[in-house]
Amino acid sequence: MEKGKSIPEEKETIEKNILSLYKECENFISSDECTKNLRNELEESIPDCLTVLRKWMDDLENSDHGIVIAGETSAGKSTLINKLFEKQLFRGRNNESTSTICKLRNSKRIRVITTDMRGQREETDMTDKCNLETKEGVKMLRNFLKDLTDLTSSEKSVTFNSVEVEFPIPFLGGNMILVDTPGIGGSGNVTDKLIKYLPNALLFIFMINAGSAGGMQNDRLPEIIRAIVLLHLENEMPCFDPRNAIFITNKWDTLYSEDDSSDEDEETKTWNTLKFDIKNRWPSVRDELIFKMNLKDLQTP
Ligand SMILES: Nc1nc2c(ncn2[C@@H]2O[C@H](COP(=O)(O)OP(=O)(O)OP(=O)(O)O)[C@@H](O)[C@H]2O)c(=O)[nH]1
Ligand SMILES: [Mg+2]
Repeated sequence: MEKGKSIPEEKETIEKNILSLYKECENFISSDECTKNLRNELEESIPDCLTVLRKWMDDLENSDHGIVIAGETSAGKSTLINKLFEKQLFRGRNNESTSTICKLRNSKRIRVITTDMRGQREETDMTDKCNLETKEGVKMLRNFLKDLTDLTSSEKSVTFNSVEVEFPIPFLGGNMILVDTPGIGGSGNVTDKLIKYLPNALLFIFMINAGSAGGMQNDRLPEIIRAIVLLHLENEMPCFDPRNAIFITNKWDTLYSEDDSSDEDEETKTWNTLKFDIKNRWPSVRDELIFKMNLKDLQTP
């Protein structure tokens, strides 16, 4: 590390250097100095290289580097976020609930920022009245968020394009944000919001309800996977590596019935079918990134 510089400052300097390197490459490729032969060779190794370069620059400058949690309605996406933060930020509901893209970002202050469909932003700073170390503080934020993100509490929530929630989240460094998304297969324009957000994603966590008959067959997840594969092929997500996808199969407890002696067979069969389906639809998936969970059983303090 350079003497006298903090890690964020150091990171900023590195980003600036990479950005100016990209810009130099862009200028060179666009100039007469770049011969036709060289340009052809470049095109062969990186098709449409100027566009790709521009996307890399956009990604570096873009403040949104999202870890996106996606999946069918009620698969347990918001529950996963609650567990990760060890805070009940979102209410668990059996019905389609999350209505909008919800971005969680690390910040010293506690703030909620809404952006409506016309791009109008509204910010509420709760730092002075909300202590997230206490149950009351978490409840205050949860109730505030309920009206902005939860379809079951307020119809107004669908009018937002996104809701950003900022509070101290030490494990989210740099520009990384965690993104809760509306369930696929929910009300029409809710899925559109997710599709529009996809190019900002760097990593995906796909949630699958193991308890729903047929698992991934009946799940709407394949729809979103197709959209991602397409965007990736079109170079719309050059900074996303398909090997960085995590699959969480959830709600295994709902698979069992008390008097069914073939439970274990059923579970093994479902697990094998789900893994087969996942590998089929996402060939670059790594075995160690397919998980089996009962999020509801994990205690939230
Ligand atoms: N039985 C059981 N229920 C669970 C489990 N995980 C989550 N749930 C419940 O499933 C319901 C839906 O969970 P959510 O986390 O709201 O699901 P979601 O994917 O965010 O749903 P949308 O926001 O509508 O897309 C809630 O009532 C949760 O408490 C689990 O492992 N087992
Ligand atoms: Mg949700």
